[in-house]
Amino acid sequence: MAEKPKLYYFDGRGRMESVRWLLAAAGVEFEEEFLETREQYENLLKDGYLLFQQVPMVEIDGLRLVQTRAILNYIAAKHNLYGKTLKERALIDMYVEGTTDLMGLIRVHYKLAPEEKEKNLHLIIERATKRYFPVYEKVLKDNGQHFLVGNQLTWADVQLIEAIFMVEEKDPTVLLQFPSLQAFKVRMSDVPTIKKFLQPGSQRKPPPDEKFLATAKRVFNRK
Ligand SMILES: N[C@@H](CCC(=O)N[C@@H](CS)C(=O)NCC(=O)O)C(=O)O
Repeated sequence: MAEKPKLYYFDGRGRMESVRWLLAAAGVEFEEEFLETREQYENLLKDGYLLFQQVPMVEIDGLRLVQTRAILNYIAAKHNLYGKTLKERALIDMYVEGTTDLMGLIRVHYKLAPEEKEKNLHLIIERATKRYFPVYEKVLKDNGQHFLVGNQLTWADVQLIEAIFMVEEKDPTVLLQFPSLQAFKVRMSDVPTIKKFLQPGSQRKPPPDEKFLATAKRVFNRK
């Protein structure tokens, strides 16, 4: 039996969370090594494990993959979550980049100064409700199907449900004006692998906090 993928990152969401979501949705069990100390990071560097001296890094199928997008591409393609045709892939790529941009705004929120936080929160809600969610709402409504692309579960759906949960943590009312997205959320939350990942005790991580920031600073020797 193939070895489980092993994820190297902090014990927190950050850039690795979408990888966790995608593996979980694909029904793939994985192991994690959490970086806590500078020494752990230096050992990975010394062993040549981190191509660009950065994490996320994932050991999978004898590869040591870095660059989040490359990791996600590999997992999506391997587990048939990356469309059936070149055109479907292009759509998936566009939808995924949209949710990646939205999640990027949220990912930095916790570490901003209080006055910046207020502005950032406003921007997150504005971008979600005026730029990104209307697009996914329309796609779902227009294609009249359960999924964004090709009438089957893809990486684009997995990333959209992740993004919806992240935005809702900031504003629980954010889906009120998006009926198709509300129905999408209910359906996706009932996909057995996703349902399992949403249960307490799964490898899903909580929102980042001071401890997450302190660990990252310690590991990367930053002030
Ligand atoms: N383009 C890379 C960026 C990775 C990245 O910036 N990782 C951070 C942790 S989230 C890191 O390792 N920072 C240390 C550094 O850049 O020296 C990706 O998408 O994976």
